[in-house]
Amino acid sequence: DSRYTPAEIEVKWQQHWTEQNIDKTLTEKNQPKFYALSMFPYPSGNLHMGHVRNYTITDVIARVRRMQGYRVLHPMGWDAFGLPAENAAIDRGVPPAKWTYQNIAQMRSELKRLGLSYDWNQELATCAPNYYKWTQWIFLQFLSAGLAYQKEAAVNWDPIDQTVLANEQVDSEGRSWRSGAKVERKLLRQWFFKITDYAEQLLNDLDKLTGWPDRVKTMQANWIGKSVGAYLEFPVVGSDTKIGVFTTRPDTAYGVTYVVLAPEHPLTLQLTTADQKAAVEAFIQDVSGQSELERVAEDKPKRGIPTGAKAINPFTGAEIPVWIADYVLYEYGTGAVMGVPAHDSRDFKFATQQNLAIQVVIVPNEDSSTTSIAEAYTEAGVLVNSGEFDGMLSTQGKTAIIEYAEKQGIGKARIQYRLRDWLISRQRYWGAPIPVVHCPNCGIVPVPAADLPVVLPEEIDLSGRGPSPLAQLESWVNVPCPSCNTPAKRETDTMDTFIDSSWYFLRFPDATNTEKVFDSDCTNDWMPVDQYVGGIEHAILHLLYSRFVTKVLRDRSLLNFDEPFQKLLTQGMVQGKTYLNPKTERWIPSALVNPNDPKDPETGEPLTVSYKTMSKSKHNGVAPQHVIDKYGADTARMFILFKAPPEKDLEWEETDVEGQFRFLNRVWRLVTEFAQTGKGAILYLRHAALRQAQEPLCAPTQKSFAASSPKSKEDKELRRAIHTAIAEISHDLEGEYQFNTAVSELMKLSNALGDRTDKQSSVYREGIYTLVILLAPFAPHIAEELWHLLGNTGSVHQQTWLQHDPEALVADEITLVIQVLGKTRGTLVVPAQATQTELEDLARESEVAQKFIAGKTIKKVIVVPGKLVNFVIT
Ligand code: ANZ
Ligand code: ZN
Repeated sequence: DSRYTPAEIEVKWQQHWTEQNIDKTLTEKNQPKFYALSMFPYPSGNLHMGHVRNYTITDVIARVRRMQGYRVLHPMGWDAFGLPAENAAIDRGVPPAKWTYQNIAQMRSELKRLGLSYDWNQELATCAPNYYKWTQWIFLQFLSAGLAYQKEAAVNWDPIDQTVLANEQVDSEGRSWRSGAKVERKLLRQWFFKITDYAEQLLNDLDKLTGWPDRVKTMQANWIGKSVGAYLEFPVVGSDTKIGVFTTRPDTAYGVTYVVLAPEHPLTLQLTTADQKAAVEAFIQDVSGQSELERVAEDKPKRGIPTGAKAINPFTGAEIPVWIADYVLYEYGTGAVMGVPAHDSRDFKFATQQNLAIQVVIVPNEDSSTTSIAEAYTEAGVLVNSGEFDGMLSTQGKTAIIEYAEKQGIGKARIQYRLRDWLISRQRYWGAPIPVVHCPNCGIVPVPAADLPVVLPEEIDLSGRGPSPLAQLESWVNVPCPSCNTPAKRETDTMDTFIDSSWYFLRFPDATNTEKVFDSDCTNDWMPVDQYVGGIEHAILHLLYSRFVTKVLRDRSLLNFDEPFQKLLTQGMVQGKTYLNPKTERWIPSALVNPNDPKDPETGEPLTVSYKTMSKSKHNGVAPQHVIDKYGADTARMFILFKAPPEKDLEWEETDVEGQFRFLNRVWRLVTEFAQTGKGAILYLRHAALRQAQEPLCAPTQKSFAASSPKSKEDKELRRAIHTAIAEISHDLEGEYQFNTAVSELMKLSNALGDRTDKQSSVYREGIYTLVILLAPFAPHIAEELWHLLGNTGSVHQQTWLQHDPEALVADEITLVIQVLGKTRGTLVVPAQATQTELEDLARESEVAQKFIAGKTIKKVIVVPGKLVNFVIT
């Protein structure tokens, strides 16, 4: 029986490959290296389709590169610290470690069932002591480089998860990336990494990332947010205090009519006069409840209050009021702003509202009148009312005023970034403990490297949702100071799990090292990652942190490269069909709906059908295991690759899955029929004999079947189809990955083979072999089975990728378009080598042309070789 039975052959080959260790990373340095990496998953329980898509894409790339002669590193691991494990413990009483490792076991077996060519020898989990030992070690590197520090700061507090969050973990609506809770502001002492020290490099080096989508680079550049301008100082009347501001418009300095402090600014209370004190305090109290986003929202009225203090505009000498307002953020620039209502829209609104003076200092051109304006003039122009700078263009005014300020000692040029330091401490249990001790004598003392890891205690009480579980475990907290031996206390915060994932790719090349974080030679050899594949949701978070950590470790002489990820592919979402009852706004599970007549099973109301990212809440997920059980992993892979280009969203459509299953069945029939008859059978017998004789057949594929010489016209055409497939698919797997067109090329080749009646020619044999080899990266199991059915020993995955023969691509005949007066009237098949005059003659004599030109005067004939002939007649 030669039916295609994926369930049988897939498991068989998976076991065989594991036994043979064929995906083991090769270390011979004479081969070029290729590091293929998918973003490692959080072990949440089961794989979902998004995972399957991500890993299939990377797997195809890894398999092709291996066949192309690269030594490939294609590892897999687990981003295994984080809150869900802790919540599972709280909700169900399962210890976080147990929950996590169970999930890892489950997901690992699901990954294995997909036939992904990972080198499992390099597997790692960030929650394993031999991993987080090195996460802690890296923390200490940051500490000794002065790049890790503690400070009291207004931080994002997630009231649901009971922990602080980094700015990168709060979305544009002020919600937590994980819990979705509205984030609150709290003043707390926290640990930070000084990512701002690397702002300029992180921005500039984006230019080196030629293999990244522009969209991701733009998002990072905006997040870093570089502004060029000046720092200017405004002396406070009757005191030595000066208010420093950051401005991008020093050219408007003569138009400053007031100064505004952020409510949290330390000068606020210091400067407030007695009669304003009560009002100012009430205002500060009021503002503290608002998120940063609410405060800067464009459409919202700006609120503020005078402090009662006055300052001097050092350019005009005028006395101007000092205010506080909610639209000034303490965390940006100096936390103070010079108010220029004539040229800044926010200031204009605020000044109009509060009756503050408006002074025009820039006009569109020299002839403009300057008296009053109805809205802020924010464009460039010519300086007026600006003393010695009058008449200057505002662009020149910027530099001139900065120079002047420097001379007067009242300011200087300044570059400001929006990026803030990375808040890395979390008040949760399931993470890497920050490896320091707080000593009453010595202050912050790093745990000596020899004492790492600081192990997470297992007997922990997670029953309540209170803050800092580790802080409650006295036996763990109280330790002698490593430096002076006085009783001291451990740090009880753990690290943001984004630290774990900001260096895992550096560990993979040397994942089992127990002596070092990694061997630098080994990691330098494999890095950078040649192809990274993952979700766009990490455009800022993970990808920015990883770039930062890489640069710091480079500066600690551990690495010799600047950027970790050479090429980045952000794969699109997998969407499922969803049924919405628009009246009740409920999502109806597809199992309850007749797809031909979608109605609410309860109310009979018509449903709206659309495609949405698969999710539990929309009941539109398809379980990978379900698809594998029904069609096999190869079909699932083929469908995912064929249905949409990798960056685009993919609509899950069962009928298209069936289409791919049918295609694999067709390939199966083509190859098995060939293997059982004529030439195929001879080959099969010969190789079977070799196999019997235990003689390894390692002949390169090229020799075993290539160089066929076509004798007939049909054979010539088939050979062209074969080599077109090789050329096109090879092209689709370089640079821009186009798996969807590659799969359709495979289909074209199988059609060309199916159409051929003479199945005994050497060309046909070449075609069958080519089909199996080209199919291997996409559908690895069926390709392996067919390879062996053809009588080969060894693995198809260890064959050499094919090179196309350019000569085979040359067509004998081409189709010529016949036009009359520029209008297409038909086509004509002509010899590809025909000269210009031959083409003209053939066209003229053709039936198509004769119908239109007979009896007419031909004024002109236009010949475009290889394409068309156009007759101009009267
Ligand atoms: C005076 C001025 C005049 C300004 C003008 C703009 C236009 P970016 O591009 O985001 O860097 N600013 C400075 N610090 C601030 C803070 N902590 N909170 C709120 N606003 C702040 O914007 C820089 C500009 O934003 C600065 O330039 C300052 O207003 C304001 F016609 O200074 B400008
Ligand atoms: Zn001490």
